[in-house]
Amino acid sequence: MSKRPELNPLEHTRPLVSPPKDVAAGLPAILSSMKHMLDDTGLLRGTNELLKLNQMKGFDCPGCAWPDPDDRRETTEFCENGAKAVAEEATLKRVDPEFFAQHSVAALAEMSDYEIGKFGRLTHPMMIRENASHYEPISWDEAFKRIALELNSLKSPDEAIFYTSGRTSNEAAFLYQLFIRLYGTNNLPDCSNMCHESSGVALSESIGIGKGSVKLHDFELADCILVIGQNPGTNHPRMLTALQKAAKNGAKIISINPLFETGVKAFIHPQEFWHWFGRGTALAALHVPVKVNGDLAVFKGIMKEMLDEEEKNPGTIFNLDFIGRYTSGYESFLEELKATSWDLILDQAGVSRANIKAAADIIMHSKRMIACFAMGLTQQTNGVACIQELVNLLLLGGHIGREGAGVCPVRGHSNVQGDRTMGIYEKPQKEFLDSLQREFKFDPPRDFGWDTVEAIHAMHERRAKIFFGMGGNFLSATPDTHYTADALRQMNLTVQVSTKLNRGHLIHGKEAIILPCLGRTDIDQQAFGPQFVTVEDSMGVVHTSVGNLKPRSIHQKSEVAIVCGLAKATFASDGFKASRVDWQALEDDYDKIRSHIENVIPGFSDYNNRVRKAGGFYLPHAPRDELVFNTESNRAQFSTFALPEVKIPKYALMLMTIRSHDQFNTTIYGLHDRYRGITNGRRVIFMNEEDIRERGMSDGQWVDITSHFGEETRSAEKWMIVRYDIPKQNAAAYFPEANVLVPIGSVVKRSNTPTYKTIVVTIKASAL
Ligand SMILES: Nc1nc2c(c(=O)[nH]1)N[C@H]1C(S)=C(S)[C@@H](COP(=O)(O)OP(=O)(O)OC[C@H]3O[C@@H](n4cnc5c(=O)[nH]c(N)nc54)[C@H](O)[C@@H]3O)O[C@H]1N2
Ligand SMILES: Nc1nc2c(c(=O)[nH]1)N[C@H]1C(S)=C(S)[C@@H](COP(=O)(O)OP(=O)(O)OC[C@H]3O[C@@H](n4cnc5c(=O)[nH]c(N)nc54)[C@H](O)[C@@H]3O)O[C@H]1N2
Ligand SMILES: [Mo]
Repeated sequence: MSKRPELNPLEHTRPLVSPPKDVAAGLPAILSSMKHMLDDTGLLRGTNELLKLNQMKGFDCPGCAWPDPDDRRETTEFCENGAKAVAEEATLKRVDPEFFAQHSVAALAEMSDYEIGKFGRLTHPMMIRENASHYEPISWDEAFKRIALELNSLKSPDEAIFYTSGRTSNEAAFLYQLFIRLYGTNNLPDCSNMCHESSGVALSESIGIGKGSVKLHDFELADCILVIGQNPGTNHPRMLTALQKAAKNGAKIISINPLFETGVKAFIHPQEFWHWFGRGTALAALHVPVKVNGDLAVFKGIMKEMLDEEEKNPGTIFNLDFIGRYTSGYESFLEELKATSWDLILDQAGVSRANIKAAADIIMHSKRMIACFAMGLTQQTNGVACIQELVNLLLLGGHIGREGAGVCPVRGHSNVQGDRTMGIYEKPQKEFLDSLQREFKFDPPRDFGWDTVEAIHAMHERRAKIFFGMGGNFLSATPDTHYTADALRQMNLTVQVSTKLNRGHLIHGKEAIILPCLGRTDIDQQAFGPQFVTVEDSMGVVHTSVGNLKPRSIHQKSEVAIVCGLAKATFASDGFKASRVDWQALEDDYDKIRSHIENVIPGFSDYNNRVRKAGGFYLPHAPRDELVFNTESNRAQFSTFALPEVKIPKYALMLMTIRSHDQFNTTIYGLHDRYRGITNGRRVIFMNEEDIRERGMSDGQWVDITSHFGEETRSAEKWMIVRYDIPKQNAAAYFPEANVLVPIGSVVKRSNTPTYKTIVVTIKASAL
């Protein structure tokens, strides 16, 4: 594949390496957030914002989806990376028409993602015309008309794609999907397709609902917590407070991860300054350094150990009462477990039998176990099977529908779970569409639309002509950057609703439009006064979020207003569609949107009142609340899997792509990954010492990486080797830089999520 550096400009710095840290947060976390606040927002504005973060009457953190305590928000729960997310959004810097006049798209494309992100907030709708070199300002009215014209000139609504990232509020998401379905398509790919889709697929089949079954309070009651394929110290720092409480209450925490991440080793609460200079609270009681993609084998191993004990003392290890009353599929599951050989398990898991036994010893004596997991499971080749095997493990002990126990997929974006609840889904359920039909009196399209990977193929093959992105950075977040870039460049029009400039604005269709929107921290003033929005966190709590910063520009609109404006323009000459929804009334008063949501989506009764109460409300969760499982068998389902054959070719490495401590997905806050000991650079590949030696290479050497998928290869130049404590034949590099290596065809079975964590690669010395 030809080299096109503008998709992946190299940083000019050489990364510096020091030993990984043994304890997370504490004073360094405070200092780091102060620095980001000072750089971006001016400290006063920033500190004021921090005090409003996740407060009862403040805004929901635009960082992760970790919940707030139920009795929450008397004091700010401090989080370094939440502070960085706020600083990014609350920045005083502006990307305005003058900026675009000074910088051509080609010039911007030569800059790194870090540099692009630092320019500030988008302030004005902008458009780039065919073959032009620069974006130019355009009025909102013109922008809406231009998009409407293009949408209305398609042969079929299915030629348009409407992507959503996970920051969009419930109100905006609900209206957005309504607009799209009224327009006529279910082409609603979203970031979930790349994120927790595997969890949704697995849990829906196994327990009848694709969401987690624990509340935050359960962490205080649990006696065992598994943290699997997740790096909470960086990606969900407030989770460490919950883990700390749990550990202090005597819970045993088990880390299952190829890397022993700092955040699960030990934690100093940044607000407990009297502990700043101590060693912190030890968290993980045990670490299982599983090989990438080896979790299925680890889970089988643990359950085999449990089975051994159970057979010696029947009824003491497995919860036979729970299994008999609430589950189905136990016998065939057990048969498969018995048939699985230890040789295969140990080979695939890459850990010792003693290590597995140690985990099993804790788990089999647990009365209340929580299993947390994130991208380390969902993005590996066997992601769905893995999560279902994990559910098997929970079912054996009866850990669903019991206080202090349950399954906990830890979500990413702050409202990614809410967006799905609101109907952002390319495969909508019949009941949802029926309900939409009743409320708005139109026939929503019934054929399923494209998910993210399918959408990329459709664009590539010109089956799609328009790409519309509600937030996010589709180009850089998706796999196979060159392939996706080619797909986007073929579009007649690409439109992005964004807060900040990103590479997705620079690699665009024949024409492209940027629509600047308000963020969580901004005051959202509409005709009926300032509005709040609502979001759903990772544990199904719906609550309010109110911004309190004066917007940087009068030309920024709320996402709700943007959808309403677009809908009015698109349906202007279609009397029937125009009369289905009173878009102006909804834009003026978000309570009216919530009333529609209440009528369409179960669990939202009395929405406007209940959400105004402190802390909001929990959505119903049948397995958690009533031990009811809406599966095919009406029982929780044991799944039966043979261990898949996973072989890494001898000469190759299995590469996982991960986040550094200084990024939010494709937004690069800085060039450091403090906990892993990396400063001043991102183009590193973490490797095992023996792998480095066997290849005749050395720590600190520059290499080129090639990925292999069938006959296809993809390459990326100049990565610095970092010797690291990582299982043999495994390697790690940061996304989005490494996304050029992710083959578009390599997806998780059944969820179609790109296998961002399992990429077969080889390396060779760089010609410097
Ligand atoms: N500050 C910050 N916060 C964020 C984000 C961010 O970028 N920055 N992103 C948000 C989003 S959208 C998401 S989805 C979450 C992501 O949160 P995480 O899932 O924690 O993110 P990753 O960096 O992808 O880390 C995955 C972890 O999986 C491990 N892993 C990789 N392969 C395997 C495997 O085969 N098995 C096991 N057991 N482990 C494996 C890696 O070593 C790593 O520790 O965070 C959210 N929060
Ligand atoms: N290799 C690899 N690739 C991955 C992953 C991985 O682990 N490895 N993880 C995947 C995962 S889990 C996810 S969730 C995706 C993320 O994919 P996306 O959600 O598409 O990407 P983000 O980087 O979060 O999007 C950042 C952009 O969102 C815009 N933005 C920020 N806040 C707002 C807002 O309030 N409203 C609007 N309209 N726009 C806003 C800004 O312009 C910013 O540039 O990436 C996936 N890609
Ligand atoms: Mo995510």
